[in-house]
Amino acid sequence: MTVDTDAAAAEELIAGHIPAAAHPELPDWDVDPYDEDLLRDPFAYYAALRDKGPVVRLSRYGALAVGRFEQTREVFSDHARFLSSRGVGLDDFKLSKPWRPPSIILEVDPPEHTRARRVMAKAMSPLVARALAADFRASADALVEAALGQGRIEAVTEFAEAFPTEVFPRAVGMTDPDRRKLIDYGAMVFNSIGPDNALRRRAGGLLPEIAPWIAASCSRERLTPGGMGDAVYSAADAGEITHEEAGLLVRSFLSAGVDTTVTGIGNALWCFAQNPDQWAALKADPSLVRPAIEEALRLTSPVHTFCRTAGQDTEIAGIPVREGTKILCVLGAANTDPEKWEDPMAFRVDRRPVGHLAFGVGIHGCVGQTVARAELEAVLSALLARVDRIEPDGEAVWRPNNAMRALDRLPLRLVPR
Ligand code: OVV
Repeated sequence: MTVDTDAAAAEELIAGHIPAAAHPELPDWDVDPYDEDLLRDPFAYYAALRDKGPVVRLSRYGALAVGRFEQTREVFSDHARFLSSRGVGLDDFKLSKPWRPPSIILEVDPPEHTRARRVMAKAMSPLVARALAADFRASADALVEAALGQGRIEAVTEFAEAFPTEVFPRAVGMTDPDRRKLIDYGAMVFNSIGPDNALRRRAGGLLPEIAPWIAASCSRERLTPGGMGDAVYSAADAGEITHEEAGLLVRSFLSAGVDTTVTGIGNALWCFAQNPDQWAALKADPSLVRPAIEEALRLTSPVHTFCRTAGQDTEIAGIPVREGTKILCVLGAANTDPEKWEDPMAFRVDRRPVGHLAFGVGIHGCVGQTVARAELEAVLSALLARVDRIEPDGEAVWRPNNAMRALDRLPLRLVPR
């Protein structure tokens, strides 16, 4: 990482950014939120973070963290005070060169953000998602049939990874999809949001092999007409963005569209395996499939943490925050805040958790959420049609990641209806 020497000389950096200032009313906490054991089982950390106060200073990273619903929502909603252009991880892009050219939709503020966002929103509109639904459902039905044929499955590889890596590249129009590379690239993108720890270094080690493949996959020649990738290049033809920007937006599909939905599907299956009564409730009333998806997203928060950077001196809950301060927005904690959610650790398919932050909120709220929901709906509907019971067939194992709460292994037994 190249460090801007002027800025670095002005103050000692911690974890790639200007350290947060101490304050008498600001609790200091030496927890490592990126510790692998904590990431495997984060709920006690979420609770302690909320209990310590509306804002907490993480001493070992020199960053602030918010985990209560109110403040997490506040920081995420206010793109003018809390910037994305300085990176949504711990590294301040103003002070050091990012590991890849920044995303022109995620790692950018208005006004630049607005054009890119508009193009992506159109490429993944509700209309587009609806058109994809039949293809998603056919693939989900086939996957469920195959799983039932086996009876026992390792649901992470055979289901959660298998489904999005089949349907999403087809929706984008990729001519040469590679499941392993897509999964690894997602892990790389999301681990890069954390500190320079073993997780980030391990994932980053694959970069030399994967980066050229990703770059090639984003070129126009590799995308079939009618797909979401082609839609982005058409927007470039129409002058809404440049052709170079179109390539970067296709990269955003591949960065944000695979690991997230893999994780969402795996986590939803885990919720039902852990709560057989809730699978029974969904079977009894399949019209709850959409609320059930939201509930699984709320409780498991596939993206557990994204950061923002204070673009000016400001305050959160009355605590002064100086310009350049990194703020961890712990979405998983906000989504299980008892101040907001009644009995938050309970998985209830009829909860209708309106306002959960699993997709974020505000101008950077997940632009692919309609497609993500369509994938989850196809999978759950296909299971509902054919599966009587979803049972654990061994222990679920979590796979630590600096920004994702994802499973590594989920052995399941599927009992047909
Ligand atoms: C990890 C992530 C989330 C959302 C968007 C992107 C990446 C991107 O590369 O645009």
